[in-house]
Amino acid sequence: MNYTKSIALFEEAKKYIPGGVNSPVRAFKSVGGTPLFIERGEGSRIFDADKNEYIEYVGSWGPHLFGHNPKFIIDALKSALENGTSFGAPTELEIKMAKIITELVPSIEKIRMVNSGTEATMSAIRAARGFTNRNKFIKFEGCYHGHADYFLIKAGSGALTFGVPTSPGVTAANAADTLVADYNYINSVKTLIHENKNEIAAIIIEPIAGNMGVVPASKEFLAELRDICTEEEIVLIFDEVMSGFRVAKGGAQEVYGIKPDMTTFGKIIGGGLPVGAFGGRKDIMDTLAPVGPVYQAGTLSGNPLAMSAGIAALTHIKENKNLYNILEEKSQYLEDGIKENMKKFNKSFAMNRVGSMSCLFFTDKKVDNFPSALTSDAPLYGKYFHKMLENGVYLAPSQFEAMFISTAHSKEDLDKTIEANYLSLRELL
Ligand code: KE4
Repeated sequence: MNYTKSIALFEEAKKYIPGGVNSPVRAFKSVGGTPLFIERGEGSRIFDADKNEYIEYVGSWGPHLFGHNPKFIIDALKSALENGTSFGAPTELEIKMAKIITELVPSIEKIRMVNSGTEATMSAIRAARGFTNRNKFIKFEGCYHGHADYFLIKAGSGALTFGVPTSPGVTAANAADTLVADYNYINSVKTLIHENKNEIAAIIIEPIAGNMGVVPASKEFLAELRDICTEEEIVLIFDEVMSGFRVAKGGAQEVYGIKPDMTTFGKIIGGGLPVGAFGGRKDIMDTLAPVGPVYQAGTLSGNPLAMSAGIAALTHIKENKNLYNILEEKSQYLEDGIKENMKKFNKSFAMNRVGSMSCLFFTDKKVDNFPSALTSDAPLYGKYFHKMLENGVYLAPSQFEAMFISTAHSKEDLDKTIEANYLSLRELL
């Protein structure tokens, strides 16, 4: 493959943009090499500045459930554009968007639109704090909820019961209210609650973690979490920014049959445009201004373009009853092909998958929490990433991300991917 233009563009970009990218993971830091500058996407394909074509599984990190440029979303955007772009005033489109989400996700009684997943999770925590009049909250190691200060926290050393900032610029004061528990390990939650009795406003979790690679929570764990939150009057927040409308029309909460108090969304609900949302019980949501005292706002929240794309995406989900069966079939087919290949090399790397989000961990250990995810051979993944690129397949440029299949991935795409996986593993192993 020739990457000449991407290399030149990357040098140019670094002069004006920190690291040449507007989001760190795009810089290929953990896999090495030069990030590809993408010119366009079409269905299951993306094309880089050097006109190289790839079958791709990043899907803009989750939004493209239907692949790039699905006609029904592009048409919705075109007609919305006729009326203008943004008014900073309420529109009927926002009612339509709120209604369709409440229809598809029964736990949502009221919902508010924002412009990113980070805004959604950040605002959900503030609402939970305002509602309970408590300050602390629990997150889980390995889960990512966006870059608001109080999420960029790792577990403090054993002695500390509160978190430690993972990034300069996050103050110890901010970290002090963030408690970090172990994913899929309920005793770590019970200990924190015991040590911080009546001080915890919320527990936020990715019910299917997608930011340490894909690590699903166990049903028992989530059920116990639900019970504890009910008992302790702690707000249970499912961060479904990635799993929402990805693994089922009702998200992970439909797959697990567990009802959170609040849910955060992003990615798919924007149909490729910047949208986030947070919603849940109306008694919690009505603490938000202008009804209640908890302030939360956004200039472009609910803007007509993003709403039109989102409504088109969610309407397509609502109207295509067979959508998730089709995604499951494609995803199972790819998983079987990759596992077949690994057998040929006498390897049993862990492959975690829920619906059309999956991750091939370069470790033969079972991956069911953050420490086991870390046993993966990230440098080997980096080499695999580049081999797959040479074989025309574009994966997430990090071992600790998810790969996404869309309805646009054809059987031919999947067969080519399985072939590329075979050729790459053969060269590496
Ligand atoms: P954004 O602010 O990036 O829209 O959403 C933050 C977020 C919140 N919650 C979950 C479960 C998420 O996965 C994300 C964002 N996901 C990453 C990909 N793993 C975004 C990619 C990036 O940072 O560029």
